Amino acid sequence: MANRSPKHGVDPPRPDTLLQRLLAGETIALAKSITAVENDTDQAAALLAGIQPHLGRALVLGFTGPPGVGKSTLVNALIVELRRRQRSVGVIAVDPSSPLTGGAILGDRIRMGEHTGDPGVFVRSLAARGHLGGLSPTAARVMDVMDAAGRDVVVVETVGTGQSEVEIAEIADVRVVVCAPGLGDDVQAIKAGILEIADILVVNKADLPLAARTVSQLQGMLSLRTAAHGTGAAAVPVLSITATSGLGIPALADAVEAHAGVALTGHERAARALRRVRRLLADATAQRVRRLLHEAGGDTVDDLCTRVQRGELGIDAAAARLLQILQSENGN
Ligand SMILES: Nc1nc2c(ncn2[C@@H]2O[C@H](COP(=O)(O)OP(=O)(O)O)[C@@H](O)[C@H]2O)c(=O)[nH]1
Ligand SMILES: [Mg+2]
Repeated sequence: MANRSPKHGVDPPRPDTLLQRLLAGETIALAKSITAVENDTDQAAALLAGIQPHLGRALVLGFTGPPGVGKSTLVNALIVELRRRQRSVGVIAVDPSSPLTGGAILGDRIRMGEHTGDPGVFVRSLAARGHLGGLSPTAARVMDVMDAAGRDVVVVETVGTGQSEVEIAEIADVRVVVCAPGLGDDVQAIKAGILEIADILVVNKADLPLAARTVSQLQGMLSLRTAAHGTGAAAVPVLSITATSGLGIPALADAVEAHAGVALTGHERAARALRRVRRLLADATAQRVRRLLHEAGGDTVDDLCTRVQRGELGIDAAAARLLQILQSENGN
């Protein structure tokens, strides 16, 4: 993971388009580009097209786990360590907390913290609009913009809903699953599904009782998994960390970098870049179909719905038929 932060204090030639300024790593251009992407402007479409050939260099780190286990605190502490290692960082907090629920979100925590005024840390909070705590399509795009801006590491924090875990697994290079001591009978809270996606498991709040027991419970679950999947499965480290004091944070940074070294060979990077485009394409296509469907309305679509509702037509067959209808309407 080479440091490719723009050099501050050096005077580069001033490029003038937003895309050029973004690619040069200008912080203001990064902020403007993200706003454009969030608002889905015409400028954003051109920008997203322009950055495609420059993607896939940032290391994307995904943090997930139940609310309250200390993900934000952990990310904040890890950023301190990454800065110590000269990495520039982009942070995306996808947080369903709203002013109504009163939860402190990662962005606030970091803005209040020691990174204020450090151009090597750029934080953006995104609402998990309609995605139940999962990643919004916007998050994936913002991630790409940070990547294009030359951030060495892009950190994403999501709340542990089933959906966000699946999505983070698709996008992140290194997936960190965070839990807290005292799982006890509650082990199913982090059972199979979430273990499947973890590259690194963190037991945070190691200052509390039962942390050591939770670590060994998790190691036990992992060895069952290894037994079931054979030795092909990579070893998943279980780290005991106290995020509030920073104890164990350098070990987490080491584990992340070790995993990144294994995961990101040249071939894997190329495959990942294509997976990102595939995901963007799926999102854009779904959006387009929804829009066309609302615009189309009309008798044919109503007929189709009626037939499905009466049990005359299966939903998959109806979907196939709908695509034909939309295509012919759109073509005319
Ligand atoms: N005792 C202890 N508390 C912690 C630790 N890390 C975080 N917390 C506390 O746990 C609470 C939730 O932390 P937060 O980072 O917001 O959790 P998140 O919802 O997973 O992002 C806060 O009150 C933190 O101060 C830790 O290592 N030990
Ligand atoms: Mg949080």
